Amino acid sequence: MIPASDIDPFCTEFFDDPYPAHAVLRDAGPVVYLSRYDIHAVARYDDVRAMLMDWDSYTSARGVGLSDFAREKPWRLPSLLLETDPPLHDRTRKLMDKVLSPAAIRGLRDAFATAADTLIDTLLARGTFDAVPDLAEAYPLTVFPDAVGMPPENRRFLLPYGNMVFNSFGPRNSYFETAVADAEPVLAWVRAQTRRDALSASGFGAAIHAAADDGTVSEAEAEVLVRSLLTAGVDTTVNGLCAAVYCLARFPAAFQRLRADPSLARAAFEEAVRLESPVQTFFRTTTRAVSIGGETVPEGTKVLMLLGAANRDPRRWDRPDDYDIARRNAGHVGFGTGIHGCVGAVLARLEGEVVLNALVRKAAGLEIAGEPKRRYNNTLRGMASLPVRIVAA
Ligand code: OVV
Repeated sequence: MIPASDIDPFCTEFFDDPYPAHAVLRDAGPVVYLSRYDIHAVARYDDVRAMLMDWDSYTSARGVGLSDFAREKPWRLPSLLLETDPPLHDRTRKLMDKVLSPAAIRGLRDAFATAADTLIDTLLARGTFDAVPDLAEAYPLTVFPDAVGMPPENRRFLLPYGNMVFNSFGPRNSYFETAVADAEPVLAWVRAQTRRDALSASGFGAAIHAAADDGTVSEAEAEVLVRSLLTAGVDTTVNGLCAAVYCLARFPAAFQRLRADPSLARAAFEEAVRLESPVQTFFRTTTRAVSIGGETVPEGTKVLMLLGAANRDPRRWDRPDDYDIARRNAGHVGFGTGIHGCVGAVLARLEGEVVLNALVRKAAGLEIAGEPKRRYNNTLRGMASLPVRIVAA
């Protein structure tokens, strides 16, 4: 018997405090039927991980949101990475792996570190600032479009665009509708930014388009792959950086430990991704009858993977709700895993590392200086505002 629940994982009360509901869903069983949306959900670490690894039983090609592309027309042109299965997925992924390879990212390190130092210096001079717009948004909005090869104008447009796409993986609720209305004015701009002639000759964008010359992808496919970067590359790291600042502000002992040893910056960012899980959920669709913890789920079923619940599953983690920058957190699913595991994780980790490293080298402490305000999104967990104070070391 698969237990049923009327929990709504896409409503304000859930977003305000998802953790009690996560526990209910994990404890109910390996798989739970969510009556409100007629879907199934998986919240335990082992089961989420097993789903992520089994792309053959759990397709992404029917969409990784609530909408089933086999039954509803996709609301946007599907991603050639995210919303595909092998063999198409492997062709596009191989290209993106090359474009975002560790060697390519290594070449960005010095520029990213310098940008982080400059930003933290500016914030130290102010003392009190809003960590969302002034740090978590400001940093990726500079370094990422630079790395892609975008012109300097209008980069902020990437925020409403990403907010819309990440909302689109959930139900057609008011969060989605508002985000679509907010992004409508920037859609044509985003589309134009994916074209070869809009992008500088160096950068990830040019590297993707170069693959059109040797026939790896068509010119049209190259544009859709650049779109993936523009969609998934900003809001995710914004919320990752926001998570890290929020963790370090709430766990001052962790801040001081990091200050004593800034080489832990990378681990501190990783632990924030585990604990806050900026990307909370994705769906898969079953391609056959599957067994989840001994329960049978039929073919053609949408299954919600609660990555954030898996990352705090007490079956897997000691003191799961603690921000412990020394914990062995490899294996968390904040970046997913398997063939669809985050292709930009190397870049996200570099951004997180250099920002936290600059912060703890230059600041003696970090504290919350006002009421944090949550930002609601059907997929992303983050904030609209996080007032903080820092003082120079
Ligand atoms: C991981 C992710 C999120 C949103 C969009 C895409 C990927 C894409 O490939 O378009």
